[in-house]
Amino acid sequence: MNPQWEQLAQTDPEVFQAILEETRRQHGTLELIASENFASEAVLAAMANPMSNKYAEGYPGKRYYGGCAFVDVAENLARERLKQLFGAEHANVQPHSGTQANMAVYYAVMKPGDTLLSMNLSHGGHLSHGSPVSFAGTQYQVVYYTVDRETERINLDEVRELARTYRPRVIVTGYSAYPRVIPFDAFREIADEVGAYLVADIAHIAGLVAAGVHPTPVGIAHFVTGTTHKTLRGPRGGFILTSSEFARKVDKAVFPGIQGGPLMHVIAAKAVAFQEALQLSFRAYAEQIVRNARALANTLLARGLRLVSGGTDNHLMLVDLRPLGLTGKVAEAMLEEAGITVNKNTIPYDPEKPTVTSGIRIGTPALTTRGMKEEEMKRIGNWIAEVLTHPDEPEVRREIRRQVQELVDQFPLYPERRGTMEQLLQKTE
Ligand code: DSN
Repeated sequence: MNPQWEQLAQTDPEVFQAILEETRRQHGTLELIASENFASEAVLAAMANPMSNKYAEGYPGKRYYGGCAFVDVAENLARERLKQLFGAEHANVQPHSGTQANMAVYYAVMKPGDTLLSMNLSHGGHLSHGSPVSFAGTQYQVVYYTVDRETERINLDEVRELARTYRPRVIVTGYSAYPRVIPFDAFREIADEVGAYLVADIAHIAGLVAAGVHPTPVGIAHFVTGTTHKTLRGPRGGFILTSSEFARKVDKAVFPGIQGGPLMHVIAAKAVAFQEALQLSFRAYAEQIVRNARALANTLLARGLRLVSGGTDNHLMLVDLRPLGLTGKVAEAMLEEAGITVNKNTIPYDPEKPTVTSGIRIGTPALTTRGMKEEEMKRIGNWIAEVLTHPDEPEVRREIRRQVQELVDQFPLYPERRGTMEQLLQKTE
């Protein structure tokens, strides 16, 4: 029996119960949120440890606190493995999230009032790329590029034209809801022409890039930012990659620039995840994510659904619900009733508000971690289409919920953890 769980069950049964219910929910539903994944037991174990107690402001060998010898080991391992994974000259593993990673890079090279050129949020960008409701939108002059109305792919002519007109200090590429390959080279050409820094935010596709399944921006963009918990399948957190030239600037921007003490327990878990991603099996995993996305997209298309840009090259797709007369908000709720978790998402030129939206975003990283393949994706695609084309028939959702349960039980998630926790719960009842 795990002593940590035993103590938690006794000390705080309410929190213990909530963790158990969340673990059961993750096992019992089909997780298709494109930004989520299931970290390994090794990664989860590395996060729950006394390194959480340690203050370690600064960097390995140059800390502002004593007693950092062992957290230095963890951070050095994380940095070296991350550099190896992406072939980068310098890595910073301290950002608490992807937004913090972006904030640090902007802080390193921009002054308030400087111009930032990025993708419109509703076309696939991210809040931290300059949304008016984010720090980036209030600190910087933001100019947005879009996707082409017809092809729904990045409009490079527009990016070039806007760059020439506004002479931005920073151009951001890399997205949260863009299903196609990103042409990093073309962005760098534009950045060079106008003397801008190029930031590639690979939060979503980091695992695909690490595995060589998507072209890399490392060595092309001046700064690469990302998260560790999406396709990279690690603990929740961020990172920055850059060349030796900008190493000091980036490190100073993260600490003391925008963060205080690093989360050393999370950095230990990042090191574990990077080691996992360096294995050959991770490449096979990333390839399967993309094959699964293609199988799911083809099933949805065959059922007559409209996908933004007509399909996917990566781990995600966007369904345009307007032809079905549904909103993203309604579709998300209906699918949840059927045991299928997705998120409502704006689509390019969306007439609806971000709290309603005309689309849903669907991604395959989490179900691929559970071992599901093309055959399961076809079943799931048909279930999604059934739910969306029978919105007034709750019995369709009930029947699919039953079939979802049968499917997930064939691909158990965290079985030992759940078993242990259930036994402990019985003891405390
Ligand atoms: N919230 C993340 C996503 O779902 O894409 C991005 O930060």
